[in-house]
Amino acid sequence: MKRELALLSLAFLSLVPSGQPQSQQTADDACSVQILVPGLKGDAGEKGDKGAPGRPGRVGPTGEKGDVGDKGQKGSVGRHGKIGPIGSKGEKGVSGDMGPPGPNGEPGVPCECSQLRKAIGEMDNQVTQLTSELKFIKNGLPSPAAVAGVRETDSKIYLLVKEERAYVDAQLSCQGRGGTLAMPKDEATNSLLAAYIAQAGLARVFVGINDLEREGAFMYADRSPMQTFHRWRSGEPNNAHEEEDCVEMVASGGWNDVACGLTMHFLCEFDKEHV
Ligand SMILES: [Ca+2]
Ligand SMILES: [Ca+2]
Repeated sequence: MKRELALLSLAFLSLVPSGQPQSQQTADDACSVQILVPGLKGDAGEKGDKGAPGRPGRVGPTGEKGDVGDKGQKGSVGRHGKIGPIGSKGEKGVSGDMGPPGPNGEPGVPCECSQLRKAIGEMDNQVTQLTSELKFIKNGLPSPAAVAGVRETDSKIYLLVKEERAYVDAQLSCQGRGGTLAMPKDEATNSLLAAYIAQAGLARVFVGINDLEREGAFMYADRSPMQTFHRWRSGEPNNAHEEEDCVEMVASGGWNDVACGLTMHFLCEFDKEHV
């Protein structure tokens, strides 16, 4: 009988509502055995809310090459380019045709051209001759005496010209050669010229002294007045017949006034600086 009571108690306990106070249950656990049995499956719950969007997928592989596109439209005119470099010179062209003849010139003035040409020709010849003679002297010579006897000092060259001339013509001749009639201004020069005359076998020659401008006032051919030096022969100058205004030198070196119209050989003098 006692056993049956226990089974009834167990059954009773399992039927106790779960809502009973805990303290009552705990008090019961200490002295009862519980058996847990799962309940029946419940009904399905309601559908949940829509989830958040997923992450983007990976980049796909390169697609195949497309077809050739249509031709584009024609572009607008471009800007002017820069000026290019200068080209090389071209070849000379063919000469043009000859132009028409010009108008006739004015008639010339009649003149004695033939006479002038003749004079010019003679002057040309003289210049040529004098130039060659001067060059002959200027170049210096193996023996000065070889040139019809040239004589020289440190600064002068003397040339005895064996042509008979009146005084004025003789002076012009010397000037034409680039010099003047010889002007002995000291004893050394006078002696040199005297020896020159003597060696040439001459008796007298014109030298560059005269008193043409004023009687008795002798001056040299370069118009310098005579200084204290002179070599007048005894009794000279005497201005004989009042017509002696030019001077000759004799072989001894003495001077004598004579008529300028006489003709004789003469002595020229040249500056070395100007030759
Ligand atoms: Ca005189
Ligand atoms: Ca005299």
